[in-house]
Amino acid sequence: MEGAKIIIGSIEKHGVDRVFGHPGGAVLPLYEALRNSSLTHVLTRTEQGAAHAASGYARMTGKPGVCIVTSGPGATNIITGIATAQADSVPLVVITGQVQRDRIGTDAFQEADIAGASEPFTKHTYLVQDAADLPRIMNEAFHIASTGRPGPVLVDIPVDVQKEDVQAENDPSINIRGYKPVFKGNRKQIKAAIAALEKSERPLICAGGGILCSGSRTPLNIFLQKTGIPVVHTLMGNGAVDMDLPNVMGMIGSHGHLRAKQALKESDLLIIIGARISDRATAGGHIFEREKIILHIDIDPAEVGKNIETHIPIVGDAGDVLIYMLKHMDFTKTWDWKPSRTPSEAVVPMKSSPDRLDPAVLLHHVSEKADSDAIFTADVGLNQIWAARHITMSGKRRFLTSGGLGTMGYGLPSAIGAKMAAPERQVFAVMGDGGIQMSLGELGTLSESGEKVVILLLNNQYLGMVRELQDNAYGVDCRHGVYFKKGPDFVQIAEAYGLKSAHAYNMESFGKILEQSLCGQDSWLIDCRIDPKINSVRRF
Ligand SMILES: Cc1ncc(C[n+]2csc(CCOP(=O)(O)OP(=O)(O)O)c2C)c(N)n1
Repeated sequence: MEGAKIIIGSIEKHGVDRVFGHPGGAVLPLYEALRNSSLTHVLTRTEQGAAHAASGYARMTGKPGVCIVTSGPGATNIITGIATAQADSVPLVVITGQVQRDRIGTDAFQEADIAGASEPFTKHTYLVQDAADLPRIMNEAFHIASTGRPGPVLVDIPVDVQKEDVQAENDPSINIRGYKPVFKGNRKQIKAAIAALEKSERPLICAGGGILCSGSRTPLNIFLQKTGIPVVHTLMGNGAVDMDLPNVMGMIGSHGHLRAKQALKESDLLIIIGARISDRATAGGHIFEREKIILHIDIDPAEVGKNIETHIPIVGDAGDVLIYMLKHMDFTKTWDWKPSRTPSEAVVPMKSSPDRLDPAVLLHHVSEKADSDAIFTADVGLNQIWAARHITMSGKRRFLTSGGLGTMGYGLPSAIGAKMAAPERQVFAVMGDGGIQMSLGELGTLSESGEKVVILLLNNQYLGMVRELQDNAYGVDCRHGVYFKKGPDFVQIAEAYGLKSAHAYNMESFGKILEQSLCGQDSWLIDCRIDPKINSVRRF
């Protein structure tokens, strides 16, 4: 069978129904095989967009997102998307075309050592030298991407390998030396964790993005209900906890909630589940270092105890560990303690200026109007922080953002991928005017797809987050390189791409446009004119 057909057949066999890509000469055989397959191809406008869209798709389906791009510049363009997925543990299988084998290393036209270049940003990379290896390599790529801690795997395939006709074993079994991820948490360690928890007076749970990628939101929320243990979450763990529960304390870390930080300070035992506790999570005080017993549950042994000292490490799947704890704990004791000082932190200011929108007020309004299982993506910057703080993650809502790498331009394409994975759910993309300009072409992908996404463009004419950092570091007179003196008319741009669009200057007009946008099947871009002075976190 031809190499290209083996590759496409493998993608079909793994239950993925679409690939996101941008072709070129080095993937012509693959695209010919794709044309004759059951797979849908989504032509994104950039390679980075393909990776982000595949990421949104993967986060909503739990299956690896697949992208196909050409060699050289196509491949180097996708590196940021790969690194973004790696930082947030998103499973991707990225297929890159490569120049033919006898030209590798000759600086051939559109040659780039993508396996080498992407190696630090992937879980694994392959350069395929023989088409007969393709069935095994493709099986391994899907396996590695989706097991253990999920992540991106890159498969670089020379164009002549794609054309090669081989007799290859159809579905070889997987046996990768040195790669045996642990799923089941060590029972002795879990029992030790239960014993420590039962002794503690003020335990606290910290939920990370691992809860969402392992699909263990349900056992976590049952556990929280049964025990009453207060819970905080990281930025990536936003949506892991049902905000309707009384024991939810909010988000920790930079831009987190004061109540969450206070709970962290006062707890005597901390159970971290599916979070790597990065510097973003520990920012805003040395609260992790205060005396307390720390339990860390994570599928990746390298993360357990990496950033903070851990007393009871448990390597395993969050769901497996939580279900075991649910079965073996004595629920006669509950722990519904509250932090002694709960700093007042009004979320919505009472007044907002008449001709400019306040993002907090706006996002609260969206929260009230959105379905209980709506998907929100956020880009990076102030818009991301506002979205994380002001959109209520009740019900089965999901929040997708680039938390680890903080990649601007993620919000729009990931929303497109998420919508394709869950067409029955409402999808909102919260974007800044800087970030949307990094992914404008994806408005075309959205328009062409016929899928509906409502883009909430929080337009403050600034690279707002950097403006805030400059203000804090050097003073407001020292702003530099952060103002869009000549911002485009995004409404005209969206309309040119065939989308519905309108400007909103105040809550009255916003409310009306939002209502309109929620009816019917059309995608919308709402250009919300935000007060440019508003910072990430405001205490009232
Ligand atoms: C690809 C990329 N380049 C640069 C940055 C640095 N950066 C972080 S936030 C930010 C400003 C974002 O501005 P905008 O999209 O307008 O959103 P706002 O902060 O105003 O909501 C920048 C430039 C980044 N995170 N990603």
